[in-house]
Amino acid sequence: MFGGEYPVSPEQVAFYEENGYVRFDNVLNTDEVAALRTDLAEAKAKKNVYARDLAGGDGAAGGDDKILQMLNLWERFDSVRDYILGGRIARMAKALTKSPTIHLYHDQALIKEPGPSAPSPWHQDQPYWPSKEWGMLSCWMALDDVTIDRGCMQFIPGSHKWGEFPPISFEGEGKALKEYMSEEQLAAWNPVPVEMPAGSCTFHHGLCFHYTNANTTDHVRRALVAIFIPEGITYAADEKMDNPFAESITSQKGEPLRGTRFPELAAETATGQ
Ligand SMILES: O=C(O)CCC(=O)C(=O)O
Repeated sequence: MFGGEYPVSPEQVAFYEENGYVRFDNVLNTDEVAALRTDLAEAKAKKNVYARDLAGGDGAAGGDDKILQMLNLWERFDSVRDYILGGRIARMAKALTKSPTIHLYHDQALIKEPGPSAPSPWHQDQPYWPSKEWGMLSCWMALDDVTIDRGCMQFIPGSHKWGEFPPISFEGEGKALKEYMSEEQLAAWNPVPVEMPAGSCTFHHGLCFHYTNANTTDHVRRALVAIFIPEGITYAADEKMDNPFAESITSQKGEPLRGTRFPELAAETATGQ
C-alpha cells in the first residue's frame, strides 16, 4: 500500500499554474482510505497528538469540536507514515511545482463531525507558514465522499496571483478576507466547489483562497492534508506569525526552510527524472 506513482499530466500542471488548485481522482484505493481512517480514529481516541478545535471550541479531541485539527500523525501512526513517506503525493507536488526536491512541512487531519460544525472561513494558508517566498502547497485528501454540504473544498480560481493577505481567524473574530480585497478582485469572486469521492484529492497553492462549509449532513467529513516545501523556500523567522513547529526548525533566517521534522520526500534521481 501507498507506493507507486500517480501520473500528473502537463494539462494538470498548466491548470494548477493558472488556477492555483487542481483535482486528482482515485489517488488512493479503498484499502488505503480505510487504513488512514483507522489511524485517524485511533489518533482521536488516544488524544496524544497535537489537537485543537480550529473554530475555537475547548473540547479538542473530546467529541464536541467544530473543526478538529490533529497535527503530524505521520510521526505516530503507521498508515499515515506510509502514506506520507511513500511519496506518491509528494511526487505529485514535485511535478506540479517542477521542483527538484520536496520536503514535508506537516500533515494535519481535519475532521468535521455531524452535529457541531463550523465553516472554515475563506483564507490563504501562506500567512500561517514560516516561509518568506510563496510556493508551498497542500494536498487535501478526502477520506469521505465530500459534497458542498459535507464540507468539500471550494476555491477562487486565479486568486493565488493576488499576493499575500493577512491571516484570517477561524474563530469568527476579526476581518473576513473579502474586507481586504479590491473592487477588481471582488468582481472576480467565483467560488468553485470540488465535490469528490473518498480517495480523491485537490492540491492548492498557499496563496489560493479556499473555504469549506460546515458539515450539515449526518455523516462525518474526514480530510488528511499534507503540506509541502519545494526548493527555493527560505525561513522567514520573526517576519511571520508563530508556528507549532518553530522549535524543530534548524534553519537561520534566509536559509532554505528545513527542520528535524520536515523529511525530504522526493528528490531528483540519478538519471534526473
Ligand atoms: O478542510 C477544511 O475545512 C479546511 C482545509 C484547509 O483550509 C486547508 O487544507 O488548507
